[in-house]
Amino acid sequence: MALVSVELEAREFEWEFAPGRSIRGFGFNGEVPGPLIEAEVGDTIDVRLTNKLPQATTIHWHGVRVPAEMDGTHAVQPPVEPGGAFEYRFTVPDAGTFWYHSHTNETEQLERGLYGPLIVRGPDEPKLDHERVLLLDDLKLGADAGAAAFGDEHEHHAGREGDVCLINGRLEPELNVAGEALERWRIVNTANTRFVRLSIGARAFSIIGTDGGLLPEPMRATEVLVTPGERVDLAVGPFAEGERLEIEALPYDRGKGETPPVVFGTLRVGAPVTSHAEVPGTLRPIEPLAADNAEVTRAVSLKALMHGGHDQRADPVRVGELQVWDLVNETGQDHPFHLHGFFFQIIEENGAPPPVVSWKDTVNVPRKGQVRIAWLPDNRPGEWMYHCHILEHHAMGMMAHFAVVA
Ligand SMILES: [Cu+2]
Repeated sequence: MALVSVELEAREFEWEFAPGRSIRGFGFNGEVPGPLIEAEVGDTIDVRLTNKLPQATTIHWHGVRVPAEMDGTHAVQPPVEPGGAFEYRFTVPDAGTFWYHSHTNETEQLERGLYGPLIVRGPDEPKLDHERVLLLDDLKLGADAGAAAFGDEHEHHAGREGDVCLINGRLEPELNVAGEALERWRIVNTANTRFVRLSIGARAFSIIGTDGGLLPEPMRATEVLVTPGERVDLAVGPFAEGERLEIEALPYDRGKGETPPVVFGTLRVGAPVTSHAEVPGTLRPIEPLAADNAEVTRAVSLKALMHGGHDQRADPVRVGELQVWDLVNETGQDHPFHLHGFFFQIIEENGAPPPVVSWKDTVNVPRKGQVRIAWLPDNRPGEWMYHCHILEHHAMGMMAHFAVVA
């Protein structure tokens, strides 16, 4: 069990998202994304955050089962003021693709770049030829080549969608992949609002993991919807030398009209390698948490959350008591629901069971739709929260605090 020590300095910097094009960014250690934090299951991560920004900030460890007091929300810590520092320390119990990001003035701080990847590796991971971490984002530019002004009234309701698309902080980069290689792509949607119905040149790939690590078995697909906050792990390839494929988001209507297809980047296939990689037919067992007929313990109305405001409190839950929640969306927009600190399983989406059981911390609740989830509060009492991960909706008050009590 190793100790992984990381220094993160949040500061303003000139974020060059394309050659010769930059905005005044907010970054960790002067880069977007922030540094990749890598650990093995059971390691302890110690992060010293120093705030050199002109405004207060905190860090949320999205998906990591941290103690409540390390969760980075205002309910558990005072914001780190300019010039201040804070030490986050926690062990990482689960393998998976996670990310860290500001949890203060998020609409501006994430848009300006305060996020980074966190990878936790387990002992039995599939070994593919190569691995990439791809953080998908977009950026809304203003007239003066900076980020567009924040707090626009329309954005409160519709969310903020950018006009340029980025992978790992760069505008439409070209990625080089070796011919015949099978790669593991760890994908995170870090955008404020943009939904990504991901396609890689319309070619088939295998979905091997979600928010909370590996699936029981790989699922073949030619597209996958990744909403803000969500992660997917894919096995991608093999491709033939000379191929050129677009990494793009296909049209999607989240209730604001269908978006046109947008390109995030290009994949260029180079000289072939000899691949010894294959995706195992089984990845890891996941036991269903709740029976199909499990009694619903709570209904969460996203519409009610939308009008609840920031002091909204939900009923506490007790350690060890199975939670079965109906997430009910009576609004005309999709909302990606994020539960802090705990993984859940989806029991049904609009009345139908999901194609596969998996561990999630963020799930899209379709407009006029319903998603039933099950989760178990393990022994980490304290103050937790859930919210819509469209950051403008969260800022507007589409959230609630609740306590896990012993
Ligand atoms: Cu929302």
